[in-house]
Amino acid sequence: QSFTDVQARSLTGGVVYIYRADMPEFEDIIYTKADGVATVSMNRPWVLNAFRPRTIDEMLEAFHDAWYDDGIGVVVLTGEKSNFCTGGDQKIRGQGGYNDESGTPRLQVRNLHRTIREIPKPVIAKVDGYSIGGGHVLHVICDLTIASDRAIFGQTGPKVGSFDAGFGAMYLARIVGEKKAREIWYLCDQYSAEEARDMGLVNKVVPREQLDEETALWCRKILAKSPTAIRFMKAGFNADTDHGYGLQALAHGATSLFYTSDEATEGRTAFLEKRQPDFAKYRRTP
Ligand code: S0N
Repeated sequence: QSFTDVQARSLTGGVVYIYRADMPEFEDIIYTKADGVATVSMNRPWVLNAFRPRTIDEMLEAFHDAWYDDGIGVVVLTGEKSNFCTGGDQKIRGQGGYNDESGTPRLQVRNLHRTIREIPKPVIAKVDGYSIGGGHVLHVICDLTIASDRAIFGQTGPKVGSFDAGFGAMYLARIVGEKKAREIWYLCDQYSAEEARDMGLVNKVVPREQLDEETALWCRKILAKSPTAIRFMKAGFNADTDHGYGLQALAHGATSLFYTSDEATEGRTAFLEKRQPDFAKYRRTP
């Protein structure tokens, strides 16, 4: 038997399985499957679920498992302890990006974005608390977002020395419009769940105590539909922005190069030192 039964985490009261088969035990995520729904929950609460390379690797494993499990029709992406995700873990960010356990900068965010888009099943972001930076891009890329009334959304890249000029720019602009997307990235403000809903970034806002049940309801509604119809609708929606894959590769490559600069280092260092960054000397015309 590949799975271990636990009763605790079902959205709907059914049996939950924590996946443990043929892979190292997950450290950074909690992966559960129940009632046709796979749930990937980021679990690094001491950094508000910021991710490191291992977190992304584990999420990729979980998404691939859900992809090939015919019993699964919907994936829910969420975070533990009342936050969704705050992007890359600035505490392990080195000169060339986010270091893995061997000290090599290697964050497979590009593959994760592609996997969330490509998996032929809807992915629902269930957002409580912060969805910030690279953690904001994750919810943007998900098919649907259901938020609690205490969720907070926003980008931080230009403040902390990073950016996502791939789907984090283009697809965000498709959702909220060009002006609003530019505002979100240029100002790095934070937005309430209601504001996010009003700009089309969130499908539904519910009181925090109803977040699980509302998400389960949406899952049940999707699971009752034709999986083939849903799968091709997802492909059809994706087709409009599939041309962004090359752009995404270039944009993420640019981010990796940017990480090696003094300018990007100033952003990261300022965050870690809890002070405002000083970027003035880096203003120049290319
Ligand atoms: C979320 C914020 C606004 C919360 O502020 P608040 O409420 O004042 O709490 P804090 O005291 O700041 O936070 C509590 C503790 O959590 C730590 N922490 C929070 N976020 C992070 C983080 N991302 N990394 C490391 N630690 C984090 C705090 O430091 C604090 O710990 P202590 O008590 O020990 O000080 C606020 O925390 C905030 O703004 N956080 C930073 C958000 C951020 O800038 N994230 C990174 C953004 N960039 C990316 O994600 C890029 C990475 C990426 O995915 C990518 C995308 C495209 C192309 C390439 C890449 C790539 O990098 O490969």
